[in-house]
Amino acid sequence: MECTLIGAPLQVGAGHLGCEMGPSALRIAGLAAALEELGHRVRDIGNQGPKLVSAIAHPNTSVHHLGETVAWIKMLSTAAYEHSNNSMPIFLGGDHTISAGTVPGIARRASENGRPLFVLWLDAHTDFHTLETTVSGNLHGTPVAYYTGRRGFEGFYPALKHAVPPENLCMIGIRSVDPAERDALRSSSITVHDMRAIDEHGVVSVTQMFLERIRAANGMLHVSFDVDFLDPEIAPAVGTTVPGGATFREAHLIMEMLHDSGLVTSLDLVELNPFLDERGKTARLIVDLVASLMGKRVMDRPTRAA
Ligand code: Z70
Ligand code: MN
Ligand code: MN
Ligand code: MN
Repeated sequence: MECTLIGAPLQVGAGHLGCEMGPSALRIAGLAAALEELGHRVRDIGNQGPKLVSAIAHPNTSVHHLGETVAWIKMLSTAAYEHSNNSMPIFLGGDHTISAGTVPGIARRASENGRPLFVLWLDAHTDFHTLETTVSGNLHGTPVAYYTGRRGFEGFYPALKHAVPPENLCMIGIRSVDPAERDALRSSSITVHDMRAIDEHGVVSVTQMFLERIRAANGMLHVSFDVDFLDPEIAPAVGTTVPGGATFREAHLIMEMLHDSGLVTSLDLVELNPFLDERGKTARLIVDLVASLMGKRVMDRPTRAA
């Protein structure tokens, strides 16, 4: 497969600075070499960024860096569309705000291919705030609300031409939800598997259920991987640590299942804050997980029966 690495060093959407160094850390941890070792062709187009940024104020005065964010999501939406033709784009964040650009760009590609787009959201958080409900004003808490077409972005963000239907979205790893997000999720058809669901049913069952649906619909799958999906013990390089995250083995197992499904067409790697890492431990773990997603396995196994 041809993989295109796209650096997206946006950091102002998070509460802590440092995600700007995410793409560098992933490169230094050997992302390209790990993919090449698995037989993939890798094209790294370097770090991208918007050329023109103008300040935008919002009535919700906690919202910050709105102008910068809008410029980034416009740029990333175009990049996601352009690099998803005959290649698998891998977006190196940057904070999770980048998904407000990458997902709509991939959704446009899916629509052109005549296939529905599904999104797997691996995260401690649901990122389901609108510009009106966010309390922290950190826009990395908003991308899901935007790309599923919720109201509350009008006049600020680019109008969505290809929203992802909420029923095509599955979240796994959730363990930190604000009251306004919980209210909105109650009346949405997004599938949310919190950590309790993982404890009760295991990652295999929740992942398999979603993959079957995508296969039945001949869908494309975008995976959005927030580093805080993982337990902070194994992945300390995140701004706000939330205990009780996915284990090393759960995370690798999901990645291996995603690989075996053959359904993944694009990937975000977000919220890695190398300033908070311990000797590159988190960056290296993310590279290993991407390798599992892209075909690395311990032993050969029979391919899945059709
Ligand atoms: C909270 C907020 C958040 C990280 C997303 C948290 C948002 N819901 N934090 N990812 N690390 O501020 O809106
Ligand atoms: Mn945060
Ligand atoms: Mn997130
Ligand atoms: Mn998160």
